[in-house]
Amino acid sequence: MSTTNEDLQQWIDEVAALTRPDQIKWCDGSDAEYRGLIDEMLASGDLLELNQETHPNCYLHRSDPNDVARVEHLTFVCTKHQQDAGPNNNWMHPAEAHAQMNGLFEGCMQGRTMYVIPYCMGPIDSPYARCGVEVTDSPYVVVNMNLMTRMGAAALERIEREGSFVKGLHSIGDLDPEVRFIMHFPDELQIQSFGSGYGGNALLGKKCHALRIASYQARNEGWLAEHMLIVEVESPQGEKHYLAAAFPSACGKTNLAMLIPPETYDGWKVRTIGDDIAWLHVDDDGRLRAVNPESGYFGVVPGTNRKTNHNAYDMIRRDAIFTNVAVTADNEPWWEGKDSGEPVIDWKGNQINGSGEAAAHPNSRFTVAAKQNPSYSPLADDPAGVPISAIIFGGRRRELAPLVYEALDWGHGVLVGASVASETTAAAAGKVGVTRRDPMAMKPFCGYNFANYWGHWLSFTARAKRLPKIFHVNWFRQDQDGKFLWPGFGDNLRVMRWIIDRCENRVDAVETPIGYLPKDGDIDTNGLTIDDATMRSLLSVDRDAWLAELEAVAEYFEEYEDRVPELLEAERERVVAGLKA
Ligand code: GTP
Ligand code: SPV
Ligand code: MN
Repeated sequence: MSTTNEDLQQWIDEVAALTRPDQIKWCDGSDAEYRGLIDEMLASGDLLELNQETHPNCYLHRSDPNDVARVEHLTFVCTKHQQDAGPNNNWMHPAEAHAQMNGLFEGCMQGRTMYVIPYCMGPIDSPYARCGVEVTDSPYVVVNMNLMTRMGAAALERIEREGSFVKGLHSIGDLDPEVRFIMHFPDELQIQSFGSGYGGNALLGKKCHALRIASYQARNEGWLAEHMLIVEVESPQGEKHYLAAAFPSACGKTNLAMLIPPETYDGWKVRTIGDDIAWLHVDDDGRLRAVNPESGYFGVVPGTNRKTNHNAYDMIRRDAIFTNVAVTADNEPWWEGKDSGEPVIDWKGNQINGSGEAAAHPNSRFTVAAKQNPSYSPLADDPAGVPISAIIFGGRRRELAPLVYEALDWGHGVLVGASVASETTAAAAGKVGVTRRDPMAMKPFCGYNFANYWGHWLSFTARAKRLPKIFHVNWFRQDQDGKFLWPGFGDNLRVMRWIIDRCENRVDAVETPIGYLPKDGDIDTNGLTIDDATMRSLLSVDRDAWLAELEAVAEYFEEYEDRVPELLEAERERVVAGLKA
């Protein structure tokens, strides 16, 4: 196969000459192609069959034990000037990065097949969608891209019609953790990834394209590419709201996006538009509209059970790829937090030996097509996207951040987003549980200088007449014994209900210097066993602790020197003044 797009054909020829694969396969995205690749990987041992009676078409992939998460320290943004990548990114000059990557790609596909994957991020007929082509030597990448993006013939047609696309070159190399680089060339619309076969490092449509490259384009073109879920909430009266929420990796987006209402919430319906990424544009009515560029989920497995997320639990019982879970004696997938079965073989393929180590890797993942989600909304396929009523920021914080508060206005909301901090998780290599700044949950994903990004966010007051309200939530407050204070999961709808009531001006709030908080009794706790004292501590503002927090935010902003928007610093000072008054 080949293409009528000369730029694409020439690039494929160049890449083939550099990497020297045995053969080249253009992927059409068909079911037959998917099946064929699964069979090949079963034969090669890349995939293992799980119990086909209880889990039809479910397979297990064990990645290299040194290749189980994103590698932020090896991820680079290669702009001409270092300041354009900003202190939030690792930087290398494009010329140096190209020289280094060319050296690594030289001959790296000998003895392997090179797959060419045309893909479209966003509904195929949406004006907001953008295309790319990923070239890879990993069949695991192809099947994952098949489940998670609109890939194949239709995407290639769109590329041939439109002309422009993002070029992504990927090779697993030798999976050597010392020879692993994820490079972004935003000015060239190029991504080059070498040495990892895992998730965000290798599925280039996801974090590399739909966030790092797209955020860079979005700044120039006046829109936003964000690490956000998109969810529809419908009340028993049939009132619908669309909410977008940005939480850092492994901090609850998938779970909130497919939430099942509590028993007392008769008639409420929650539907999923997206679970990880949102592209937001200002529409003709001056509202923000969101599309989900993906068409599948690469979700965290541990913690998924019938109580926490029955939708996900059902969704991954067929046609799913599991990466790095354990298995039971019956060859069923098993993970920490699953409420049945016993693991006998851990994620590395070893017999469980009672050492107490986790049987499934804490960042083990499922890959499934979105349409398999029991709460899937067909609006995920709507080329126009959905209008957003509220933007919600959140993080994983034992202390300080209340269960929920509302920003005073958009400018203050941008400060709230820019100040997000969260405990690190297993989604990225490195220490877990360290609190760090993760502005807008985009620390690992913003393709340019954060200071300019905050300025871009602030510019929306001039771009859009009917901006959504901005909120902050924290499901992860703990008591002294490390127990979560808030039940979370389905009960988070109680908080979303307050958020919606605020959007509709149906409920008053307590004005504090950090924002509007719910009045006593306004978060519905009917049916919960939570006591008033716990609710009060979840909704209190500790002045001294917040003053220290805003001082820490000031220190953080200093890293960005004079690029920090004056307005953002003014918002910070406004809160400090309020706290001191
Ligand atoms: P990425 O895919 O890495 O971007 O993560 P995500 O934000 O989609 O996170 P996800 O929903 O997969 O949740 C990650 C972990 O947090 C899982 O182990 C969940 O069980 C847990 N979790 C999600 N929501 C809640 C909650 O409301 N309360 C508590 N305590 N844990 C939660
Ligand atoms: C995340 O880490 O935020 C993920 C998983 O959603 S990955 O695709 O690896 O980026
Ligand atoms: Mn994510």
